[in-house]
Amino acid sequence: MREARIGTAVIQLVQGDITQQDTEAIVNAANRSLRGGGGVDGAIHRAGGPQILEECKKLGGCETGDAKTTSGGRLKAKYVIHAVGPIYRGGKHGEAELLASAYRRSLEEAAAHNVTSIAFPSISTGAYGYPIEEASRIALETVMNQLPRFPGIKLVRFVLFTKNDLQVYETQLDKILASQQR
Ligand code: AR6
Repeated sequence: MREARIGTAVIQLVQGDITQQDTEAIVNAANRSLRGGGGVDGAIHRAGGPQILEECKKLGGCETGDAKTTSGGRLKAKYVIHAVGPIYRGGKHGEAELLASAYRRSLEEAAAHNVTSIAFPSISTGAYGYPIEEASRIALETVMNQLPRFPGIKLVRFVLFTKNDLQVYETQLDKILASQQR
């Protein structure tokens, strides 16, 4: 586990399963239909039960780069924030901006629901094919830059599924912190 303090908040990097987190909100790496899927999305709907899908059906889908909120169903988390990252198509189709937007919109949704702690998966780096070195930099920089806007959010935890993914995030965090000290 790795931690960094950003103002009054803490960023944590852990290896684990997003569905098991005890943060008030967890973020889903969803698709525009909000009707479920594989990966994180499948795991969240399985663990949280059918109530989440019932709520999703009323939301009318979600644009890429946007995020919408449901309850957490049977999960420990009170809320699931369904964020839609971009499908990676080489990097010249606005992917970086859309990925940053998915993180930013998730934080806005969390703040709108008075959430103090939130867990993110590595959005877009599974089925959507975003190279994790670049995606992890965008994820961390966006959260670190946006956190001052949301003083109520005290904990942001990135939950990485594999040891390798955790190591990539750790390396990126170290690089960002080192560049800020210069
Ligand atoms: N906890 C944490 N991380 C996980 C878990 C888990 N339980 N399961 C997988 N990961 P993906 P995407 C990691 O494919 O790339 C879905 O079908 C995984 O190893 O879940 O944004 C949706 O419905 C990877 O590093 O999301 C969409 O159609 C990361 O989570 C599409 O996939 C994201 O992988 C979204 O693709």
